[in-house]
Amino acid sequence: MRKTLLLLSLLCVAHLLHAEDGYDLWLRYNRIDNNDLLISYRKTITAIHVAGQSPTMGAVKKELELGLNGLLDTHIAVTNKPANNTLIAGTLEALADLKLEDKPTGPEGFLIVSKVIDGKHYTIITGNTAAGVLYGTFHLLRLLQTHQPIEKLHIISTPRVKLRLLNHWDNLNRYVERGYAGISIWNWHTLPDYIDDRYIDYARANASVGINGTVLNNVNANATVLTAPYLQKVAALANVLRPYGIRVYLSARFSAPIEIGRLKTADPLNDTVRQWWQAKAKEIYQLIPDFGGFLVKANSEGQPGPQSYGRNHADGANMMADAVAPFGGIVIWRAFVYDPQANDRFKQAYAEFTPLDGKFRKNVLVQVKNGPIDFQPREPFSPLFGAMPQTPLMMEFQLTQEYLGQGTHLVYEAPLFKEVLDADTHAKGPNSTVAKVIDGSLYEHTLSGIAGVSNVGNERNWTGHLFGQANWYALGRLAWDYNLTSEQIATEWIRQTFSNNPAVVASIKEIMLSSREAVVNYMTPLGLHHIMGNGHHYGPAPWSNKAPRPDWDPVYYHKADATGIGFDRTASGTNALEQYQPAVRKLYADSNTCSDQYLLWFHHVSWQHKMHSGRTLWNELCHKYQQGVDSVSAMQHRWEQLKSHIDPERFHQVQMLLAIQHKDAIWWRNVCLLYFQTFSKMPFPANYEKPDHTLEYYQQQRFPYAPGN
Ligand code: GCV
Repeated sequence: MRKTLLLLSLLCVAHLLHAEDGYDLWLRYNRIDNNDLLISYRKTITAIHVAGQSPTMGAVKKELELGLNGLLDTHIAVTNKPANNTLIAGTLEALADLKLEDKPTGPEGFLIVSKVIDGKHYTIITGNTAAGVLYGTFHLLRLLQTHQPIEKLHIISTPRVKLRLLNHWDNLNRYVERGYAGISIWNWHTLPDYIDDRYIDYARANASVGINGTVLNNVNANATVLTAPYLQKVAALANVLRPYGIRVYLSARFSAPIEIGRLKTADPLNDTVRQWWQAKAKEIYQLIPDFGGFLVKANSEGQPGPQSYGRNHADGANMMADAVAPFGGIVIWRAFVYDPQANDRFKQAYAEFTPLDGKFRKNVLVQVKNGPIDFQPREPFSPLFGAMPQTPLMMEFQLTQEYLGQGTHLVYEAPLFKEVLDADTHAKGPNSTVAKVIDGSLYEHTLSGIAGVSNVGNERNWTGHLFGQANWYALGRLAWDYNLTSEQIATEWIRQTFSNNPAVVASIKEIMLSSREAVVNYMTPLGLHHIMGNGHHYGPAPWSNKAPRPDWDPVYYHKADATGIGFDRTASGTNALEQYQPAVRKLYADSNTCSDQYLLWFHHVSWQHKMHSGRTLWNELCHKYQQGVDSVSAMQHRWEQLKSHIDPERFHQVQMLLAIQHKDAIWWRNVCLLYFQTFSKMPFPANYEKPDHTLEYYQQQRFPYAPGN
């Protein structure tokens, strides 16, 4: 009796230890809770055979055992002799005896096929490389986790984009710039000797969605990462990530030759400087033979760069590209530049970079943020996409929600990513989408890439807000295949993360799919942008006009005055529109036909301007802000109804954060409407909630320790 009690209490403790705290992300591998399916899966897969011994095949074997033992809640035998109903995983070469007719394509593609050979039923996962097998493995596990049939599989999949990267803005002291999920997961102090399990789980999570590279450190870079002791640490991480198909990259500080090399200059055309980078590259590749390359932020927001020596971005990028080229490395050079003197920050990146098209080395990609300003809730696509045909352009999205409610707001970003990728640049006629620029197909580039600024930190659930995980997930899935819809990706993620119950899936999906438009509406509707608090970027401060540079001030962007509101970027204003193709320009050029979404991005319009809804601009603004608040109420309501379907820990976390989001949405609405009313002088339309504080009250609020700044 006492033994039974002891066992029971141990089981309870074990259960408690495995409470749903979000750590397992979308790789929970809980027992399939549909009996018929469970029985059928157990019949289809009774054993695993993994061909090959490489570290990556080791990762395949480990994941299959972990996943299948958990999902099927049984012990799956690992066998050397495939019998009936064995799951076989191996490279095409290792499985040559099976004489498969279908072939996976490309170095990372995979084939999953159900096949009867000599009367035996097999499920086969193969790829041209072990990495392909690994991606196929995660795909198969996803099928089980999302309750899909697996008896008759025939799936061939290849990534559309070559480099699928996370960019960590992690500093060496573990502070994460714009990070809202704790400190950096990289513990530089204990590396290279201490390998945290988290590094491996991070690798698994990335591989499961096809992410194949990670830039470990902040683009506001510290040259110390390039010193010998730190390169040992980087090499240790590379060793952990390699079996999962992930290469490491480093953000390189342009002035490193001065700071750690004791040179007097970092001039990219200086021979000693060039030799310094060449030697540095050699040193790195000796330790990390598959090192990906450098990411560089230069001459932007105070970072050093080639312009300090009268050189241009191509001079800088090429000098570094030459250093890594002998080892197969690349340079990712960021186009995020803007000059306080310019009359419109929107135009700066295009102005600096388009003249350099064709001047970059073959192993350089130029990384462009999705919009022309800076990761706002909604931006038109950056005019650089489609404007540099001779240069591979890499997409930079931001997973960390710097301007989207940070770690406290639930915002599913896939619709934002899709909106940009699907946008038509018209660069080579209709259907020249941003996606086709990015995947290299429009201009036949072999290098292609998508990066997401990481939202990962050391918080137990990785991303602070549980739903931030969905953005990490979505980035990988879209980089693999941008034709997936936001809805498909959300469905997959929900099924793996929460439940396969159709009602639960439908409700959470509704919450997720409405969340992006909600944040646009309660923060920056109708094309408003960059009206948040200075520095921390949390919360509204449309009155701000005292930043160290004008293009950091909200007033620079909304330009509200007695006559109206919005930034005139047409020919009568800064003419930023000129940077787009005529067909795109035409979409936005006329304030009467420009879609409401972008109206104030491109036009300064009167408060009385007649909107498509028939309302005046002022009334529409009030309507949109209220709509944003109402959407968050609806999200809260939906979540409340899920209480009995979600484990208490995760339910409560999201519930509390949604309450903050609701408060914040009201705050945004009240502040913006009260402030803009000082110009419009128009009353709030009837039947709308009135602000509960004065503008002065809101202006006095301070957030000195807001995170991530
Ligand atoms: C890494 C914005 C952010 C900065 C960030 C910068 C960039 O300005 O506020 O924190 O710096 O973008 O992308 O380089």
